[in-house]
Amino acid sequence: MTTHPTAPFNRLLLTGAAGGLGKVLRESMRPYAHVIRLSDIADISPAVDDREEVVICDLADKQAVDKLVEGVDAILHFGGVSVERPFEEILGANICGVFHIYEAARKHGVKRVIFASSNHVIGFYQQGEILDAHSPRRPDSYYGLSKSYGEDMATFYFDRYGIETVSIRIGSSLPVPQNRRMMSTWLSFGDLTQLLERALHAPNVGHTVVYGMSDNKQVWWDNRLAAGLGYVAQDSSEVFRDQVEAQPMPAADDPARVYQGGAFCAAGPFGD
Ligand code: NAI
Ligand code: 15L
Repeated sequence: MTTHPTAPFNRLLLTGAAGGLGKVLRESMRPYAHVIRLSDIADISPAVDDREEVVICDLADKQAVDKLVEGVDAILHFGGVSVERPFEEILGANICGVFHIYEAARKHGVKRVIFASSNHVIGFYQQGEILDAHSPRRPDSYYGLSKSYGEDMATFYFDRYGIETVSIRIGSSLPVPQNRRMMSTWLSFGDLTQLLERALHAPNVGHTVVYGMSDNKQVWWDNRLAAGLGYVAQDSSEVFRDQVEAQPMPAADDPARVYQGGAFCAAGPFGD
C-alpha cells in the first residue's frame, strides 16, 4: 500500500463517522491528515486527541452542513442511509445531503470529494455480466437511485465548478464476505483504505468512477477506466471460499443469486 511520509491535508472531513465503515476509517485515515473532522447524525465517541474533531450534524440541514465543511481541505462523504428504505427517508439524508455537501464544498473552496457510491447503482445487471464505469446505470432501489444522483451531482460540480470527485462504487465492505454474491463484491478494509488514499492523492481525477472491490477471483466489474488512480488491491475473497460455500446454495430464481445487487433488487414496495 502507498503511504505518504508527511500528511498533505490539513483537515479532512469524514461524514458517516459513527457507521460501520466510518469507525474503520477514523483509524485508518489518520496518516493522511493533521486533523480529521468526524461527523454523523448519531453519537460519535469523543475525540481521542487534538487530531480529531467531532461534529454532530444532520446532512439534511443545509446550514449545518455549510458550517461543517468550513475549513476542510477534502471530504470523505460516507454519511447517509446505507440500505434500502422508503423514498422519504432517502431523500433528506442522501439526495438533499449530497447536494448540501457539494454546495458547501463550492462555497468553502474544497477541491476534492470522495463519494461513497455503491454497487446498487448497477444492481439490476445479472451476476456474471461484465461492466465498466461507462456501462449505463441500472439502480436497484431508491437507495441505488440516490447514489446514482450523487454521481451525477459529482459530474455537474466538476463540469461547472472544477471540484474533483472520485466516486467509489463500493461492493460489500465488511470484515468477511457473508455469502456467495459477496465472493465477487467483497472489499477488504485494507483495500478500501488504499483506494481512499489513492482517491485523495491521484492527480487530475476530474470525476472518476471506480468499483470498490478487492482482488477477487470471479468479478463482474472492469476497473481499467480508473487505472489512473493506481489502485492495486492486495486482498481476495478467495481465502473465505470454503466457509462461504458451506452455506446452502440459494434457489435459481433468488435475487441473491440472479442480480449483482442481490436482495436489494427485491426490497419494497413500501407503504401499500
Ligand atoms: P452505516 O449505515 O453503518 O453508516 C452510515 C452512517 O451515516 C451512519 O452512522 C448514520 O448514522 C449516518 N447517517 C444516516 N443518515 C444521516 C443524516 N441524515 N445525517 C448525517 N449522518 C447520517 O453504513 P456503512 O456500511 O458504514 O457505509 C458507509 C457509506 O458507504 C454509506 O454511504 C454507504 O451507502 C456506502 N456503502 C457501503 C457499503 C458497505 O459494504 N459497507 C457498500 C456500498 C456503499
Ligand atoms: C451497500 O451499498 C450497503 O451499504 C451495504 O450495507 C451492503 O449491503 C452492500 O451494499 C452490498 O451490496 O453488499
